[in-house]
Amino acid sequence: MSSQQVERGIAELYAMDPERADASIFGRRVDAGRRGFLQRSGLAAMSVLLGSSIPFWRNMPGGLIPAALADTAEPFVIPGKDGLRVLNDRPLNAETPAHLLDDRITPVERHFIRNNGFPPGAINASDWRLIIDGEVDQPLELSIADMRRDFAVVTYALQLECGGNGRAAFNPPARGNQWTVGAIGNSEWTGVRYRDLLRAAGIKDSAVYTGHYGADTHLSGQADKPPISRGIPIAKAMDPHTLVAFAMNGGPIHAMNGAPLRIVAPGWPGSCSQKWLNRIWVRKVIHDGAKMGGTSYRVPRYRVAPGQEVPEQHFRIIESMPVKSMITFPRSGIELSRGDSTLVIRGHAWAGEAAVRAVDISMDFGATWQRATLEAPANKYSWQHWRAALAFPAPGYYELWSRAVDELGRMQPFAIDWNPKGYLNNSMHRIAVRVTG
Ligand SMILES: Nc1nc2c(c(=O)[nH]1)N[C@H]1C(S)=C(S)[C@@H](COP(=O)(O)O)O[C@H]1N2
Ligand SMILES: [Mo]
Repeated sequence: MSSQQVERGIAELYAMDPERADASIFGRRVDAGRRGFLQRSGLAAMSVLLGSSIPFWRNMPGGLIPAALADTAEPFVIPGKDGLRVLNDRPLNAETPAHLLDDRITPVERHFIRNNGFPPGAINASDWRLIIDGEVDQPLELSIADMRRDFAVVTYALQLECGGNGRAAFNPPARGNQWTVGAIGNSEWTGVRYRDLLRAAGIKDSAVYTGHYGADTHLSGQADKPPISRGIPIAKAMDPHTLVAFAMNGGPIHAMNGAPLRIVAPGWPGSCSQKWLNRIWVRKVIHDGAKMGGTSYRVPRYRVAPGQEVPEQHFRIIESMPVKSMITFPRSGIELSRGDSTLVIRGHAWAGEAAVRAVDISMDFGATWQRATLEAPANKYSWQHWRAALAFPAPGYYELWSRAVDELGRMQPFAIDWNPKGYLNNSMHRIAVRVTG
């Protein structure tokens, strides 16, 4: 595990550097002469996290831990979230420990958060508008009520994984959030099909790509600078499982997961799933918004050696995520007593746009493998639950490894295919188990 991956409670974050803690959690900035004065965006973000506005916000000193947050159990708990590990970065990024991802449908409280900028403050879903313009015959401006009324509303369980999930395992390390395994979720998303909106707008033959915009703001505070604006090829937008979603697990989308409206482009890097969505710009060229170019969400077109320099023009945009699995029960580090040396372990497997064919488990460092029982996905693009009964032959230290293979025969590797930005780490998941005797 990289030394850059840090797990800290809010108190520790504030003790180290209160201003940085303010900035990383809330986007609070230090203005000349007015130490710790809450920026509008910081105030909005703090209000969202606290669940209400702060009437006396002008008096709130910089570096003050809101008591509502300081009182919660360590590590720092984001309201409406449960047990997420906040990565020490700016802005808010939090992953879910593997053992908390045990459910087939990821609860809202356990869906990871990956923000590139400051989220919008208090939002009003009934005032929200989505603009669709660009290569269309008829630009549209739709409210969420319009969408519910005029289009088929569908619900799917959809995998959403950050392209950088697993980055912490890269050596040499890659810059960016040091995600371990928990930047993945499989919640139920309800919304309208992206393709239905494009058809209603009269998408033109000239359209090749989409460009997405959200209501979050750039870390620099520049209002006209989107923190991230990615898009997808028209074919992906036309996939019946690509949604413009307004509900999560049958209820409201969590404020940090893009409420009230977001894209879910399942099986592709999470960055394709714009949160706080307010504009879809249909393009006649590959979208060139923030984090579409350079090395962002792009990998070399060929295998590279760890540490190798790669010219930017040799990168391609990441599309489908690769085959992967995780063990969600037991929790790594568990101790079993000799009496219960048989253990049913379980987890999930997914493969971007493909289905998973099989999951195999090893307890002997990969020498032999045991086939797990694999469930069919709830729908295309849902992860698949699996389980396997293991009998431990003797007391001692074991590692359990899980390895999935997709329907095209592509298998999770043991070692990572290194790339400069640390994307697409789909190496096997390993957990530790001790049997005492
Ligand atoms: N508007 C907006 N959309 C965004 C982001 C963002 O910072 N702003 N982050 C993207 C990235 S990189 C990921 S991995 C997913 C994460 O979704 P989640 O925070 O709901 O888990 O949202 C994507 N959509
Ligand atoms: Mo991401």
